[in-house]
Amino acid sequence: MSEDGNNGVLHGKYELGRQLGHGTFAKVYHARNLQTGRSMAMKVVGKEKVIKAGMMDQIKREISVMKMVRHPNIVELHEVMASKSKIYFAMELVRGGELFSKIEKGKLREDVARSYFQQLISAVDFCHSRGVYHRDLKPENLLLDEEGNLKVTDFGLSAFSDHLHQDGLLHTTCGTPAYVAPEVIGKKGYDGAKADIWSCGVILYVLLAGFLPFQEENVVAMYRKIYRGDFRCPPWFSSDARRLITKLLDPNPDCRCTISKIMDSPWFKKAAPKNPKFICEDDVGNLKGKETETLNAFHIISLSEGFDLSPLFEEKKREEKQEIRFATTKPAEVVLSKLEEMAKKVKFSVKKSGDDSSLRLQGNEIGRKGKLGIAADIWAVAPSLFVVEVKKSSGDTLEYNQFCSKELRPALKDIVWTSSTDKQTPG
Ligand code: ISQ
Repeated sequence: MSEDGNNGVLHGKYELGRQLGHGTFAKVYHARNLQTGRSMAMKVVGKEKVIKAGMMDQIKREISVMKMVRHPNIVELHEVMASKSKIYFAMELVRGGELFSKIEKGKLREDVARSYFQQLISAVDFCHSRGVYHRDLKPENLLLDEEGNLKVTDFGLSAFSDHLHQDGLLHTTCGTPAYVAPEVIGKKGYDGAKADIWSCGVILYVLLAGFLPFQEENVVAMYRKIYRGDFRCPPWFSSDARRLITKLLDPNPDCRCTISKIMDSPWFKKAAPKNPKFICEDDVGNLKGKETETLNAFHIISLSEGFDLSPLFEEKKREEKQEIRFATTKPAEVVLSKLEEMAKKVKFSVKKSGDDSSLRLQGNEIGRKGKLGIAADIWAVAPSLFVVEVKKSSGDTLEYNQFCSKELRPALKDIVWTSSTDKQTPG
């Protein structure tokens, strides 16, 4: 701070303290206003980068707007200062950390996710109505205050973010494209509002799933999936959540859901439970005290809406339900090879997805309603715990049920994990 500050005092007004965080282009420090004694967060960015990106005018305009706007879910920008080489943003200090540190331990309950998502949409709507777009909504920009309220940082300041200077090539140091809309990657020029809505869709998915919708080992494969809008919702998503996410993650910005449609959607509008408390599923596990990893992993399953470990074992349910869902500690390859083995035995054709996460089986014989088709999907819910969902994709239900009891269940019974029948510890 030697060039711009005087013994750590900036503009004779702010005393700079410890570093709170950093990105590739910016650092955030704790700061104290010497006149008022008030604590704040000071974001420091090199000027050159903003000028080089040709963003100065746009940024100046947006900053002047942001200095005027106040919203409970947006980190307030108090003051902007500049020296020869740096720009300083004096911002509201938010002390509760990043929202995403909460979901690092597992997905959120649907009502908890809804509350955060409602706050996010409220902030985004407010800024869009004033012509300000974030363009870089991602986990690092979602903070929580001490009461658990969500606060979006850096609205209108996207040129200062880590994505600055992206040259179109893929650099891991420039962050992940996981939250970026396909049209932004395409660099054809885009509507900032639509791009923000896409990012909100990715954020909602992550809150509910605990993992990303477009996750691939390399960024090229990830881009491909983003372009196609190629994602799957895990089995525990409610149908209203699925419907909304599918509308948010529409790769065509012209067809993508608008903010008013989001606000009008059944999932968004659903009332909060009577006793709204900001807890994540991990907190539920922690309430039990010194529980082991087994219990935490079990919680992931048993607390998942609609999750049911029983269909493989309960005769009655078996007849009623057309889908089988179970947990296994065996990796996807083992599940797939069990299914392939069975398919070979009964002469069903097999189609596997490239990423070993799903399998489609089809019978050769024409039944009462055509050929029997079966779809199996595998989800990792913890490092060594998977959820497998098997359901009929075509053909007759009775024939499918018979096939389940004769072939499918016997083929899978050895790999099903339950807390009582298996002493394995899911990790
Ligand atoms: C406010 N409080 C804490 C951390 C922050 C990081 C970036 C922007 C604002 C912040």
